[in-house]
Amino acid sequence: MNTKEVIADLQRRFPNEPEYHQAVEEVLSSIEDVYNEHPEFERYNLIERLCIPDRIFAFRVSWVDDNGRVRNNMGYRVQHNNAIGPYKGGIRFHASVNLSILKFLAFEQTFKNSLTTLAMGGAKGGSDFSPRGRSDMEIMRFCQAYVAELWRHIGADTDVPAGDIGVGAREVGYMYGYYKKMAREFTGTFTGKGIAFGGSLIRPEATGYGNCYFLQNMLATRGLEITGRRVAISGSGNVATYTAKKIMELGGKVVSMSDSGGSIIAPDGLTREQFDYIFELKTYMRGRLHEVPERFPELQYHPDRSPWRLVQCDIAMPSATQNELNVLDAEALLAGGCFAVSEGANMPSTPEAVHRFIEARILYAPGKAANAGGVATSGLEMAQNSQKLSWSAEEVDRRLAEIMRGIHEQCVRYGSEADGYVNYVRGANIAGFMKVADAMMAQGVL
Ligand code: NDP
Ligand code: 2IT
Repeated sequence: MNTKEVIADLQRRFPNEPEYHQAVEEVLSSIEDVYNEHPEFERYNLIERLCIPDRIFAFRVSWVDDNGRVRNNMGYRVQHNNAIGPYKGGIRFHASVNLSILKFLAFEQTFKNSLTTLAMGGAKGGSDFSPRGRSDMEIMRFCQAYVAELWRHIGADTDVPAGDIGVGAREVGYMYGYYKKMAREFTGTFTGKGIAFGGSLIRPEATGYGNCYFLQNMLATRGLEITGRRVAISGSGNVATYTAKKIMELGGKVVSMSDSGGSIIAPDGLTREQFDYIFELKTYMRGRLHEVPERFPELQYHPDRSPWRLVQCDIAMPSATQNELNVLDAEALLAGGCFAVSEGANMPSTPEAVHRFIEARILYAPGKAANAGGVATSGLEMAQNSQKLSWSAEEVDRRLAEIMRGIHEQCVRYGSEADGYVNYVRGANIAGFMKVADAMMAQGVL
């Protein structure tokens, strides 16, 4: 089967999974030439084996809310591929979670993890449980019920979960605690743990900081810098807030942040005081951005809008969720002079938007390259856990910056076109794919 036939076949066999089809189509269309140069891949039916997850666990998660009512959610773990290392990837708790979304995320994770150069396969898990509005005790009971089923399928050298949307240090702490009790071992089976029990310094910051480091490498190819640039960011969770923090540290102006209710626009850039308030509000008080103008009336709040058409920017860093930036947003960004897009979220730009960015020859980094700093630092947490050592923040940050530089280099190597333009989508997909493909070929049909 050629790559187009594989896509058609997957669509027929796994209908109603649009995000999964979207992610597969993007990767397969960019590796087509490389695939055709390797007839042995077809003999081993490699592409199909690489697109279909190794296995999927799906289970009911029953728990009791604060009013004594029994609630039922669905829990999942998609173990996509472990050719180059143990399954590795985050857990998402959000009402929208379904198998299509987790299959796309686990598929993307496999190539992202390959790009980091660390020994990690790809996985993703989660639940349609929504933590919003739930008490701490409800969240703890939910996490325990989820892990009561999951724990036998994971392990430090088997499958290592971490955070994603709706899962941060609090949820990882509850999940790890219950895992430890069931498995009767204290090993690095989760990453993103608290510092007191095996977590790594810089892991909370890593995805956002890593994206800024990637952006710096990308800008350097055109002799540009972040200093003085207007940067539009979406989201106000883990990835978005640490992206904003680093952009400000590097002298950039953060002109927007958002949550699922709407966007905050700061035409002159957020001040440190405004950013600190937003960070506190979203991270610790679990508040909503619509509350921000009560404290800072000079900031504009736009309900039900993403930032892309609300403010002019030089650089866009979508850091909320998949398909949050469509072709009309892309047109508006380009018309406003935006010359770089670096994705903090996974697959935030629709295929049409990506096409427009590449057609316009701007710097465009897909999530699997630009946001790989999070999982890379998870890999560093795993390394520290196996050594039973903790590295300093400077040491982890230095390694993170080095890994991001290496990912950028791989993208340039595999993605440079005849006219000198670097197609980072093609570069990331080919570099990520080749390593996994070689490992699968060497290990036989599994
Ligand atoms: P958080 O839960 O910390 O934050 C998510 C943010 O995005 C919140 O501001 C949330 O708004 C907003 N958001 C979530 N869903 C939607 C939606 N459907 N529409 C509009 N806004 C939405 O998650 P993270 O910051 O960890 O994750 C953000 C993105 O980054 C995801 O795509 C994730 O897969 C990706 N990522 C995360 C990594 C990590 O290490 N955490 C690593 C690499 C990628 P609200 O507050 O209203 O819910
Ligand atoms: O999408 C991602 O890379 C993550 N959510 C982080 C995964 C991890 O294992 O740290």
